[in-house]
Amino acid sequence: MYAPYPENMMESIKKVEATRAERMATEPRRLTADEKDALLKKFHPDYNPDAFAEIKVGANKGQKAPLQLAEMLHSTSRLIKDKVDITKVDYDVDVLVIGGGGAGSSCAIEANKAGANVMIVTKLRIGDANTMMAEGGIQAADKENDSPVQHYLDCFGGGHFAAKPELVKRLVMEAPDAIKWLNELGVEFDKDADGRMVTTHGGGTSRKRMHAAKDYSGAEIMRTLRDEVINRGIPVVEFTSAVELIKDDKGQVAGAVLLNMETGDYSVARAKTVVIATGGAGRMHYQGFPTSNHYGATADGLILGYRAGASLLYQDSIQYHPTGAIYPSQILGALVTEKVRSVGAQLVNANGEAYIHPLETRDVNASGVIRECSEGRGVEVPGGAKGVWLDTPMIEILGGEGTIEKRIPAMFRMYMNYGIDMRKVPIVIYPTLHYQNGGLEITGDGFTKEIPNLLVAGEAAGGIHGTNRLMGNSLLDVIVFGRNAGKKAAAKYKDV
Ligand code: MEZ
Repeated sequence: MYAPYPENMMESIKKVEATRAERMATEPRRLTADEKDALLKKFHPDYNPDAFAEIKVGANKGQKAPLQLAEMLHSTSRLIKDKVDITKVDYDVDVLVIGGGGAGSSCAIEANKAGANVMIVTKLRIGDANTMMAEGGIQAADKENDSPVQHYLDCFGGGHFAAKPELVKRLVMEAPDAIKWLNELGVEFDKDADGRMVTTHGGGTSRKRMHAAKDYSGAEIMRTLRDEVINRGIPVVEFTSAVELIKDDKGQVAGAVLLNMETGDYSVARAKTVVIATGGAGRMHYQGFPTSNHYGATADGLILGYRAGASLLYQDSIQYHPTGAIYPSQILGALVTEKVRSVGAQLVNANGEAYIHPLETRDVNASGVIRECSEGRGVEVPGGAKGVWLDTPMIEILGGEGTIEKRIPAMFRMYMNYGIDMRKVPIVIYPTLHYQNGGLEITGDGFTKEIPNLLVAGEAAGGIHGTNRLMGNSLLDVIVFGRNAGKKAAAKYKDV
């Protein structure tokens, strides 16, 4: 049972609420629905708002949504083929990487190192990716009291024994080298006074194996990878989406049709191997949930792969991050990194009870929040939504090394900019759609089973985490499977 909350807490909350009201009053005009449709039609001539009604936010079509989307776009794909002459080649490369996040960049770096002519094509800009959003850290069993076997057991159990063993094995065995690689590329991991990397616990981990760059680990990793891609002179075609894979008469992947999002022009990339590294699908807002994902996370890779004939795995399994902010409302929808629970924050219901261990796995913590709310122990926020307190002031009360500002500086600063002092005001949270556990099915080597020379890396691939992912294993997965795809693609293109 907790000590009662400070009496002035509601005062602080009222103050930030007033600031928000002021800001909203000066908010710029938003596009009307007609204006939005006109814009979409300009860039996607085949756009048909009625076809999209099926997957509208809140339609609660549940976890079948990606399949519905894929089936729907299967028919429009024929239109693209009619419009584009695929014999007119605009780009001719050995390895085409679709996606400019952590997986795509790691892949391109390794392929380039191995001597392949590699090109990245990305719908937004390089680094606009969920890699940026993973704040808390990256896991690797590289300390004396730990081992990849222990890491394997944590992942396999945490993922409800549903992961593909050969994928988990690659993930954990190559994790220590992934950290070394990132460190050598220039990632500034947290270190102690003797220069040794500091590791902490994350949800569901039996050992302290979370390597972090404060609370901006993903951004630090992405910054480093992006610099490396640029320094190596790897061509990056930005604001260009791959809309269709091209296969040759043997059924092997042979390139992709690309769409320039700014001009609406199509182009053709011929490639000997193709890597799908397009990330997740959080922006599909399955079941009407808010999401922690970046704007580009719209299931693109799943659709590309599915339309070309690759199988999907565990599309019925989505991860909800337990701590999406719902109050104060300036930060509505923002991800509150799991790192805050690693360093002492607790989940507390309306009765002031810390009802769960904060470092339980994400599925347990997320369903715990929903249970507390549905059984009448939720904290009501203005507007009537319910959540539970994320008691960040506990970070300093529970002790440990360093102040909140030092341990989670990025989040602390961001909240301060909104007038919220995390040392004093607990935040109200509710689960937010965070990660697709499923994706395109891959073999232990990262290839799709059905389409020769097509690889998948990162969140677009399914089966690595089973039906629940542990914190810090996504940053790990993008590096391990991204690097693997780059090496495999580069080894393969010479035979094609
Ligand atoms: O692995 C993640 O999803 C992650 C590190 C997120 C976070 O809470 O920071």
